Amino acid sequence: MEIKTSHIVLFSVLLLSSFVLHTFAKRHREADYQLLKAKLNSNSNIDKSHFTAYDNHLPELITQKGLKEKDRIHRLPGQPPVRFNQYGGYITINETAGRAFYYYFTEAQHPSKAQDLPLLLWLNGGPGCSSLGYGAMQELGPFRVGSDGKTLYKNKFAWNYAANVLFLESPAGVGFSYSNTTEDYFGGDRKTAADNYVFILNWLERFPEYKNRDLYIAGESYAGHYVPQLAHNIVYHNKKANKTIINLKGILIGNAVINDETDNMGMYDFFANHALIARETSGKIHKYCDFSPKMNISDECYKFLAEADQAIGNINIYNIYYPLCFDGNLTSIPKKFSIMAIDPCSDYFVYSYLNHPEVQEAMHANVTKLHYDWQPCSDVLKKWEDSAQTVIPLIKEFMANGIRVWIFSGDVDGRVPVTGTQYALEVMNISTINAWRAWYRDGEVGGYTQDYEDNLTFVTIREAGHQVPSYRPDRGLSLVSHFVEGTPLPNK
Ligand SMILES: *[C@@H]1O[C@H](CO)[C@@H](O)[C@H](O)[C@H]1NC(C)=O
Ligand SMILES: *[C@@H]1O[C@H](CO)[C@@H](O)[C@H](O)[C@H]1NC(C)=O
Ligand SMILES: *[C@@H]1O[C@H](CO)[C@@H](O)[C@H](O)[C@H]1NC(C)=O
Ligand SMILES: *[C@@H]1O[C@H](CO)[C@@H](O)[C@H](O)[C@H]1NC(C)=O
Ligand SMILES: *[C@@H]1O[C@H](CO)[C@@H](O)[C@H](O)[C@H]1NC(C)=O
Ligand SMILES: *[C@@H]1O[C@H](CO)[C@@H](O)[C@H](O)[C@H]1NC(C)=O
Ligand SMILES: *[C@@H]1O[C@H](CO)[C@@H](O)[C@H](O)[C@H]1NC(C)=O
Ligand SMILES: CC(=O)N[C@H]1CO[C@H](CO)[C@@H](O)[C@@H]1O
Repeated sequence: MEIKTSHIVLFSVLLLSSFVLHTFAKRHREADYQLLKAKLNSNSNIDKSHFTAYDNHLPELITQKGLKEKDRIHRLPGQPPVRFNQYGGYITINETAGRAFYYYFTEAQHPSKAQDLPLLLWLNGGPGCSSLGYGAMQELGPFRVGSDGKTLYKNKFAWNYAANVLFLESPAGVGFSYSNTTEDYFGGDRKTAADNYVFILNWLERFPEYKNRDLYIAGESYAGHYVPQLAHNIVYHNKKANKTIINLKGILIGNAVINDETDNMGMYDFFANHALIARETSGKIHKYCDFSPKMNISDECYKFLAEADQAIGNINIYNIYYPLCFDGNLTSIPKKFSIMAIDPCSDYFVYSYLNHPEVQEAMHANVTKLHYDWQPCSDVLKKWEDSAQTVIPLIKEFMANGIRVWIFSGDVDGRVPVTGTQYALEVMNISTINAWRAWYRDGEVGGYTQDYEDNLTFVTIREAGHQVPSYRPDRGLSLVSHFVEGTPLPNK
């Protein structure tokens, strides 16, 4: 097993002529970057057109009677005692194809208030990365895995202090989610959004007490596509049926892929203004690179992108000031655990934990005995068929429909950095309601925030990388609490 998160020869990706995920299987977390780069290539056959709902029929529901209790997780191996309910299991997406998505659900840690707290669905990106492996086990879930790959520690900043949190591994081929039809491992934005919609409809049948509950959808990175696209399908079907089939109240996306043109330029500008590349290189990129959708990337531009990618050296691009993982071996006794200092080798601990047969049994995962192991980012997804250039029109749709939109950004992420997000907001050309200001947690500036018209809020999280709740779990909990309450972040 090898998870190379640290040593990435970025510029070689530029030589990609088509997007073939498995070629780069070992560079797991770079899935988002591969897709971004593949989309720059005019010969790639990725459909980049505007996202529209894939399926205009309301999907048929499958009966879920009695399945909820079967999904209850009594105790995860190595888990400390807790007082909330956990569930895990499969929801069938398509019976004919034999396609099923794995979910892990952690009810709120508020015995008295849980029934008042909203439902929050969390999605990680990639494409191909697991919401269980990242979101649940390294970011906002109630537990973190120790360096022995066996012991679980409590995360006192878990998001289930603010909501009932549902983690979904999606699309088919990611984590424990699978299909018995191999063609389903050709992924894409439209398929993913349609399947995620079928998932949530059927999950609500299994957990009917959540049917009228306020729903929020959150995610990071390439989930900057998944979240708005699923939300669009929800809005679309609600409108078509002229009733609230799913009670969607808001979306929360962080370090999110939103708009390719500004994401690309924003990334190279972030490199330049954080002194990761030479000013001259940055100047050349500005001179020779036009990332606008209709333009092709010139050879001259490629040359300077490669120069930049190489100049950065071997750093943790997901948090440019964080250490690398040098030794992913498990320890027989878990190292001292600190929730505020995530171990850079955590991927390895989680990999080991989720591949234990007893863990899978306790979680009701891998019931069909898949012939490959659980991976943090998929090795079995074969390609990505469509990926819209921008999701800005979807964001504008939500703003026009009274759906709360919060866009956040860990400000030391170099992969989908804050600079690109700010450029995307500029492109949206929306007016400010409350000017840029600092927000606070524990007396320190937690980041900055600005409110725009129609309930759009931008929030930065200071000193957080790509996975905000991994690096600044305290500030991440402030973010989600204020988001679901719809209250401003503290100004002191
Ligand atoms: C389910 O999968 C089958 C086989 O792949 C396909 O023909 C059918 O259209 C799918 N059904 C739905 C509702 O998507
Ligand atoms: C996939 O195939 C296995 C083995 O035949 C079966 O047990 C399982 O139920 C199938 N999955 C779905 C979602 O139909
Ligand atoms: C939608 O439903 C409302 C109330 O149930 C009704 O007043 C309205 O006419 C309906 N609109 C359409 C387009 O069917
Ligand atoms: C970009 O390349 C494609 C395919 O090679 C070509 O059809 C298109 O005209 C080019 N666009 C520009 C603006 O040069
Ligand atoms: C485990 O330790 C060995 C010996 O020090 C080293 O060669 C290997 O790369 C380590 N494995 C990982 C996954 O870091
Ligand atoms: C599923 O279980 C089989 C048999 O125990 C194992 O070989 C495989 O690695 C597991 N796959 C996943 C995705 O967990
Ligand atoms: C931005 O919005 C303003 C006011 O709505 C409008 O006058 C202006 O033309 C817009 N600019 C662009 C570039 O779309
Ligand atoms: C809940 C909330 O903040 N609603 C606001 C959404 O945006 C519109 C238009 O800017 C406001 O009028 C609402 O008060």
